[in-house]
Amino acid sequence: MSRFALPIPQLRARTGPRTDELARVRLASAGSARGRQIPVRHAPTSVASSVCGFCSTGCSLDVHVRDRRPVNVVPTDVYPVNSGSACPKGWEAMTPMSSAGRATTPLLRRGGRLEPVSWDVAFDEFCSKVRRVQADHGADSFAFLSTGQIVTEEMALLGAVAKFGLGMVHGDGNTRQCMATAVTAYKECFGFDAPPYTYADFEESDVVVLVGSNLAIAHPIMFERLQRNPHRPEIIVVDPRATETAMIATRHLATAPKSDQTLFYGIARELIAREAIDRRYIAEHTSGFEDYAAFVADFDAGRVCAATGLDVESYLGAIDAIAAGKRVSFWWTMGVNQGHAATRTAQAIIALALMTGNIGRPGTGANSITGQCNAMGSRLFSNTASLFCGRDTTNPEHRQEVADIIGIDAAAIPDRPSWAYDQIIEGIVKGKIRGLWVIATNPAHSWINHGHLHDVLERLDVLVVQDLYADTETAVLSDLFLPAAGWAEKEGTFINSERRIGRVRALHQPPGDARTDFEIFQGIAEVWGCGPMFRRWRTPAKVFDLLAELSRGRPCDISGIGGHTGLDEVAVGVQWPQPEGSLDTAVERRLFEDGRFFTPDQRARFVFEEPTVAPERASDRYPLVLLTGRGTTAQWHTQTRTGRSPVLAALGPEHLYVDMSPADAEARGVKSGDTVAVTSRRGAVEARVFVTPSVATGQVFLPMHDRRINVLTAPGFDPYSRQPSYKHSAVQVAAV
Ligand SMILES: Nc1nc2c(c(=O)[nH]1)N[C@H]1C(S)=C(S)[C@@H](COP(=O)(O)OP(=O)(O)OC[C@H]3O[C@@H](n4cnc5c(=O)[nH]c(N)nc54)[C@H](O)[C@@H]3O)O[C@H]1N2
Ligand SMILES: Nc1nc2c(c(=O)[nH]1)N[C@H]1C(S)=C(S)[C@@H](COP(=O)(O)OP(=O)(O)OC[C@H]3O[C@@H](n4cnc5c(=O)[nH]c(N)nc54)[C@H](O)[C@@H]3O)O[C@H]1N2
Ligand code: SF4
Ligand SMILES: [Mo]
Repeated sequence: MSRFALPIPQLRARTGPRTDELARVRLASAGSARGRQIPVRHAPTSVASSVCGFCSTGCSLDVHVRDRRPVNVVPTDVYPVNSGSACPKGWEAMTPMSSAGRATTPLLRRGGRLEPVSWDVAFDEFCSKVRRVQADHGADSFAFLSTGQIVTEEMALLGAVAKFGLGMVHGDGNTRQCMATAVTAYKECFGFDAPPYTYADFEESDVVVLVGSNLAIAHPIMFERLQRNPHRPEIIVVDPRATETAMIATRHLATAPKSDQTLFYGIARELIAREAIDRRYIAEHTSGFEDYAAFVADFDAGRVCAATGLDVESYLGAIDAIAAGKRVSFWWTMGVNQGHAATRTAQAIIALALMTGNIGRPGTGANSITGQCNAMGSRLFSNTASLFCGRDTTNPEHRQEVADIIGIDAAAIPDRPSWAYDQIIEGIVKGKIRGLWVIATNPAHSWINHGHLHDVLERLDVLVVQDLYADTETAVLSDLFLPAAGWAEKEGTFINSERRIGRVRALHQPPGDARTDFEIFQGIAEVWGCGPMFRRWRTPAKVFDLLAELSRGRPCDISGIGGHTGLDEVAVGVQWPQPEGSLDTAVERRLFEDGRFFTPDQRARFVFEEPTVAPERASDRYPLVLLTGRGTTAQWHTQTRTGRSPVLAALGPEHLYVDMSPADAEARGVKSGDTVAVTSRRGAVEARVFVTPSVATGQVFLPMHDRRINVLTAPGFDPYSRQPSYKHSAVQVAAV
């Protein structure tokens, strides 16, 4: 089987015939025939573009390939997302291809040690281990945890093979840590998981409200687009910290952590009181407004300012700005999604857009920004939390539809929903989950309260990890390790935050015996004996075609794209929905331009609830609130990929720093550079202090990239989305 669905010679040679093909160089060194021109052979350089494999912005990168090796990466100049820009991670995207330390062979734990084995042995071991656990403890005792970082086609194949082929019931993704809240909020309000915007909205708004989103660090190219907005917009940043993003704000609302829900109810009340709302839009396109208005009436300025810590003037000033806006866009990310009341908070943002009619027009929207390169792909096409394309696995008609389209028996499709990530972990504790297969995620670093998780993973009978690297915090605990190909080593698509589907290409041979995740899933299916179920899933291109069929008539319809070939031809990506027959890539697609939503009555809903307090509050012993998040544009999550680039390492801090306010530092007698212990009810971490007014007194901030951070975090979850609340834990900081 070839690793390359696309043979290298077929790469788009954009540069045409190169003069360096037979470059003539002058040998200038003494002793050589002076001035003689000799021909030097270089292989032709071809250039192919591929959507970046880090964040959800979805920039396109041009990979220059010579002698079947990538030699350079530069941002694509003609791609509508990034127009020739990239952040440091994009410029360093070649690191995983060239860095030492990539896993090159499957590993099996024997006598306590991981030892190299062949793929035949690895597949046999995988299947016999899963079968043994399932035979002893039931089909649902072996679960999987997947990712927003593999191509859509691989996600789809995994969801199909694991659930329809191997009979697994419980499978979730790291997108639970990230996007689950937005998914739940949109579904309840719009009837479908449907972020409505296009990036041009950053440039077309006259008021931009960013909530819990540090765009400058986490989505630098979106931030660049916001800075290109020619309308001199009001930029309102709602974040407890004075972030890099807040530096360009016209108004920074430094709210108390987790007070956003109250804030937005208060803003709604004021807008209604001032009649700064769109009554016609509300009447024609929404339901439940009267109840909403009655509910928010209690949130007067006194109550809001007490909860948020804002002074009345800045609070009312922000409302003036929103009320005066003609094109107001609301954007949110993890400051909202990761909270104990995250879903209702996101819905309070959606409510503001609805009641002011700021949706479905240029420069507007209630816009959740996704995180990982393919978080959007996982939301609709991974077959984990929902059945393909937003279908419901408990609905027999939906199961039959899917079975008919992919040509299998509907009985093979589980009729119960999967447990969420935290329920799978809880299932391990209770002995119900005995085996776990982890693909392209590193929970032993990233999961909340992971000190506990390490003990939990130890209880498993079998842990299988599939990753680029065998030395991640999770991989070193595995019983079986499967080495995977990474970005630009495989074919497929990613879907970015604005729903743009872009191509990812195989431009580099993965090291050693590493295989694409696609090949690994296929290999498992063959050895398991369910290969014949997936004959139509032979290549990533064929899987894309199947997904297009599955999407036909659904809100995320992609049947009109023309498959991988169509995407290759348009070369600028296509935003969903793209039903048959209307392909026009010049158009930036927004949802809800006609005011019709995906609910049964086509009206958007107002959903609300009384705010609740965070489960872990500051106390005498732990008087500070710990916020966590992205620390630098130059590092990605658990740093397995970016940590190996000397360039990126040089762009970030060398040590772990805890940001602390001058008053808190003074009270503890510490100054910048001092070593301190940050302690929570669950553990302690040593860090250096960075004294900065960017954090409020009573709060501290730690970047998530250090492997120790989640020893500290308090396990709280939103009850509807089950997303972890990474951004509110009580800690103490003391000099050591
Ligand atoms: N460089 C880099 N970029 C990345 C990533 C990376 O690892 N590195 N990861 C990607 C992924 S997967 C994701 S999900 C995104 C995340 O992107 P963001 O959500 O923008 O990043 P975070 O830093 O996690 O959180 C954003 C902000 O939330 C604030 N915050 C904390 N608590 C609250 C609160 O209660 N209310 C409000 N309003 N704000 C609060 C924090 O102070 C922080 O500044 O970034 C993506 N981009
Ligand atoms: N304290 C705190 N914790 C957090 C957060 C926070 O804000 N604060 N944010 C949370 C969020 S939003 C997220 S998204 C998670 C991210 O958490 P993780 O998903 O655990 O982090 P990554 O480092 O991105 O892990 C991805 C893994 O996949 C591997 N990989 C990359 N490409 C491929 C591939 O093509 N195939 C295979 N098989 N493997 C591949 C990488 O080597 C890496 O080990 O962290 C969460 N944790
Ligand atoms: S902004 Fe995101 S998509 Fe663009 S180059 Fe950086 S990491 Fe890649
Ligand atoms: Mo994320």
